[in-house]
Amino acid sequence: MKLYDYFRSSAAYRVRIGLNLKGLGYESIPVHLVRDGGEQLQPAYRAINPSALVPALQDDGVTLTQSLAILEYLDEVHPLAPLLPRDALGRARVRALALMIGCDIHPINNLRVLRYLVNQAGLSEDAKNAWYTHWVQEGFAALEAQLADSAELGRFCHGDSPTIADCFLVPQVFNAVRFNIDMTPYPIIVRIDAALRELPAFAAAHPSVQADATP
Ligand SMILES: N[C@@H](CCC(=O)N[C@@H](CS)C(=O)NCC(=O)O)C(=O)O
Repeated sequence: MKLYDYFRSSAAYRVRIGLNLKGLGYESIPVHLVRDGGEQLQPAYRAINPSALVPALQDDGVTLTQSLAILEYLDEVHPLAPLLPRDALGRARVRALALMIGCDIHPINNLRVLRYLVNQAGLSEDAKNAWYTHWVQEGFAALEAQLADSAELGRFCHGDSPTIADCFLVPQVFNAVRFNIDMTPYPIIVRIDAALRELPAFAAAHPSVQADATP
């Protein structure tokens, strides 16, 4: 498998975690999101993913996009080390937690949105950072409440085995810390993130240890 990847991309980080949890080898093909105005915007990459976003995963000559769809595909094709619970209610809960991050926080704080706010909408750097912080705080407050409100909460988001929700959580916390967001209002998120990062599959997916990592 080939993963079109970028060390700091939280969406690619989700897929790296999933691949590692399943013990699946892959070739990482870096797509630098900043250099030369962004390699994701160049025709060569748009031919792979017309959305001009990473990740994309190629398996058996077919290209898959969207981290959630990729993780669910991996889980279906490689059922060992399941990333979703067996029961329908559990699966709905895990998907909801993942989507609270993947739909409600991440897309409005994505690189292209932040660039638009500064370059087209004329926001200052301070206003852009305030936007970023606001939507992370809104999203994490909701996530913290939703996690606290379930008997399914365990060592991780859902019980004591990592799920797709955990694949989404760790990269989003990484982003928040990178943007200096105070995490003290979210003790459950902080606890789960710390426990997950001790797992080898999560540690090996961390941006700092990727081949394309730069300071
Ligand atoms: N919903 C997509 C999001 C993918 C995405 O937004 N990727 C970001 C990196 S985390 C990206 O490629 N950004 C490039 C840009 O904004 O130009 C997924 O889950 O795969």
